[in-house]
Amino acid sequence: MKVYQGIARLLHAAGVTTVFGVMGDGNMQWLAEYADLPGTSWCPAWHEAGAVGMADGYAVAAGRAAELTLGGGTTGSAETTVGVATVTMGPGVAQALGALTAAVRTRSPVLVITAEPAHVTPPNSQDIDQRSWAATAGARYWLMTSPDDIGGVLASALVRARSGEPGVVAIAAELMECEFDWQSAVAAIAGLQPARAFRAGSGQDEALRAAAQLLAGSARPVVLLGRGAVAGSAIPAAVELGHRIGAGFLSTVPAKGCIARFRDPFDLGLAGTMAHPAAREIAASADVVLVIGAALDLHNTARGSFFGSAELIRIDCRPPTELWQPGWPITEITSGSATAVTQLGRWLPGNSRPGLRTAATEELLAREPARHAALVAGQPADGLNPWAVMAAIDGAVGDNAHIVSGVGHFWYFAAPYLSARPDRSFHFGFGFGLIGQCVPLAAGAAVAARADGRPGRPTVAIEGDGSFLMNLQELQSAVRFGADLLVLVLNNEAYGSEFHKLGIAGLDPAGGSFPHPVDISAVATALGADARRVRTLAELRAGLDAFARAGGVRVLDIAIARSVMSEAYQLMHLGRDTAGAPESTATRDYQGAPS
Ligand SMILES: Cc1ncc(C[n+]2csc(CCOP(=O)(O)OP(=O)(O)O)c2C)c(N)n1
Ligand SMILES: [Mg+2]
Repeated sequence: MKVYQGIARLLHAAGVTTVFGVMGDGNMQWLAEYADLPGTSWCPAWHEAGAVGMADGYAVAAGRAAELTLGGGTTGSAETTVGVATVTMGPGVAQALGALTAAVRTRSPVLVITAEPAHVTPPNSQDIDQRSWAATAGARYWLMTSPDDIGGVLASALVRARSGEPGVVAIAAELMECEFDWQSAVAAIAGLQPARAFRAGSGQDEALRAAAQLLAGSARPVVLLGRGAVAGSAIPAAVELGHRIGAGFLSTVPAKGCIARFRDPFDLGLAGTMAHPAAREIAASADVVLVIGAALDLHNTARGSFFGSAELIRIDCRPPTELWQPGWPITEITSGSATAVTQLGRWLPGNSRPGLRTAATEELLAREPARHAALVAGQPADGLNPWAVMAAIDGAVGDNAHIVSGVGHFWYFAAPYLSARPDRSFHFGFGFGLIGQCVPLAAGAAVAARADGRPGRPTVAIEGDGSFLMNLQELQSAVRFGADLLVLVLNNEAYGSEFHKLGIAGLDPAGGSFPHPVDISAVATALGADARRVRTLAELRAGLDAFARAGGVRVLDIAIARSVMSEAYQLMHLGRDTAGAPESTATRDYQGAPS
């Protein structure tokens, strides 16, 4: 057996059933072998950013499906699906880096397989310092220089990826035709370890006792849940503990929906910049906040102001040096989240306290639907109201949809207002602020949906027009894959983020708009999708009715108003809280910089 044959068979033996990628000298031989193996699926993308995005979307969707099936979060166990992408050496690696960086930032289980050319003089035209490029992306880089390395390196890289550490594996190109010892390589794969175990909280007694004391004395506790709480299977224990101490629950954006199945009346929704006013008020009046599995950042703490003067306790498996610091002391517990929460539970009184789970809090939260309805009712002059569009989408896509959102101004309407439901899952591709990734992420997710054991689970992509046009070629990939994918393009004929920020800066916002907009529905149709443009709410509803469950790849090009500035932008860039004045913002005709 040759090395290229061995690589294909090792991936197969390691349970890698799907590979996304773009072919080149560095991978085509093993790909041809892999595609012929039984039970494998080779999914060619048109661009490396697309390929890595698809692997990311595939892995995250498979993980979310497993969490829903288990009903309480996976454990970072050997079952974690790794999204595998392959790119050729040099230019292929270079084009993959943005998407790889995004996967690193969101800790997606992604592995990129490439090759490395021999370093000769004069240099091979495709020779770049791939190791340092990978390091810049934050990914670990493994070079296989001998056929004997291949099994062990692949096994280690897969284990790392399962633990949320994306990596790049490069096979020295000259090895491809060498002889390969299958028996020893497959033994390394057969002994594939589960994901690296989270540390169990040893040596954390002092911090745990201090945290228990703070929580026991708290009158207004809040629990903030992050992806680490889900990945560490801590959600059920956290909910039980929160009920006992009288806490309200917030979640980070990546963990959106993590307590939906508990239908808790004190689920306050998202923390930070995208929180609704009632949640902001409650968080600001908290006295102790228990943060579980969230690094914290400028967004989910609203630049450190979100929790007022509350004492913060943070449970995370990563050391505090890797986590965001607010500038004042936090009680840090470095531990797997389930272990620490269970331990805290043992040290806290068994009886329940009302805390902030009171009628007054309920009354405050009961104001939210009316405020939201007022936002939805606004009628801007230059297109559909984004809040109304989001409400229509929320009602039309399935309760069990896997919803993938890109990043841009539009996502400040999507992330807070798509409702969390027990069977819904979300993937927000905002980790690196990289636009253009939603179609690849969603195409990968749709591939996962076919195999996740939850039949009929629709994949929905929510993307801006500028972002859509950055990687629209992957729409055709989704068509080729036979994906069941609904793509909703929020089309304001602009880079809305830049349009608003230019205006806020006193510059001409027209610089962010598209004077020659693309006919998205015509392009999508040419790429093989079923597509239509909608300009009114009636057309939107009809489009959603026709497309929501139609199967195949469908694109709705939705003409939204450019003038409407999201609440998050008003808060972040104008320091304005929209709680009292929704109409004025929803109907604001943005003509340039505010005076
Ligand atoms: C790769 C990349 N290029 C440029 C940007 C800067 N950028 C951030 S948001 C944005 C606008 C995206 O436009 P669109 O997808 O239409 O969404 P909108 O803001 O209009 O809602 C741009 C250009 C970026 N974040 N990433
Ligand atoms: Mg736009």
